[in-house]
Amino acid sequence: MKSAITISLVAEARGGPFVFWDDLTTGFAAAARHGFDAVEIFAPAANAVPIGLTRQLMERHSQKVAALGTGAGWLKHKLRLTDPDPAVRARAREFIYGIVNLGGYLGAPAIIGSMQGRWEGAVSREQALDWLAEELQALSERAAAHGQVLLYEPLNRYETNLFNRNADAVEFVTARGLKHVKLLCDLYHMNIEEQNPAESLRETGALIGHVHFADSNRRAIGLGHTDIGPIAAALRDSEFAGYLSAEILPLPDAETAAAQTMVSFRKLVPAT
Ligand code: LER
Ligand code: MN
Repeated sequence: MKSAITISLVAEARGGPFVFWDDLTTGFAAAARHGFDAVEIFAPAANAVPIGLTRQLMERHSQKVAALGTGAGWLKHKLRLTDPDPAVRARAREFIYGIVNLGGYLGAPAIIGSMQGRWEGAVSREQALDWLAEELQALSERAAAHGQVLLYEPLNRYETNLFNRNADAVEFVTARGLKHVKLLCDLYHMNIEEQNPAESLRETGALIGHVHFADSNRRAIGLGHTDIGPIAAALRDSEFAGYLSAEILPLPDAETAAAQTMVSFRKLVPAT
């Protein structure tokens, strides 16, 4: 398993669960200084991430890009893949295509979290799930053309009513034949929704594509009450070789959150 830490370039996300902010140059340097393998970037749009500079920073600091968030499409523009308005769904898809293509250049998968939306009003659950499946199919085919998967993230009940638990999302992804979609398992959402987070990860098995490494209170692992031992054992037994990525609040401050994450990560994955 590999380590990653978040950098947000989205002013509107201030107060959200991201450790480093506003600037890729300082964010990459900080990630490297703390010993991370990779950064996860939350950008306002695909064209806000300069490919040349990002590749230079990756090279200079021996960092990979673990994943790219797409949630700014919702946060900034109120776009979502299950919106009743077909024009909004089309703009949501275009926004995400841009980030999937950026991921092609940077060797990173895109994340569908907040952009999944929710079913409500005139949109039935069945209709929303049909739209979601259709969009995940198209977007994940584009990802596959770049040699990437697409990461679908179940969120807690306060953020979506589509899928809150891994098992339900696994069933959906499997039943709809979404071969290039894997799950992003966020330990913060799982702490709210799963009866037994470690068991849930074991059941998700080979479909675990990425992990948001957050404690129960969305602080660094070790600063809340999540029992990480059984979770790490489940990930190991599932032969998960992807990223444990700190999508966490920068509390008490970014430096301490990053340092604490690395201390916790090293207990699970000793330095070689
Ligand atoms: C995104 O990764 C996520 O976890 C959501 O809660 C949106 O912040
Ligand atoms: Mn998350």
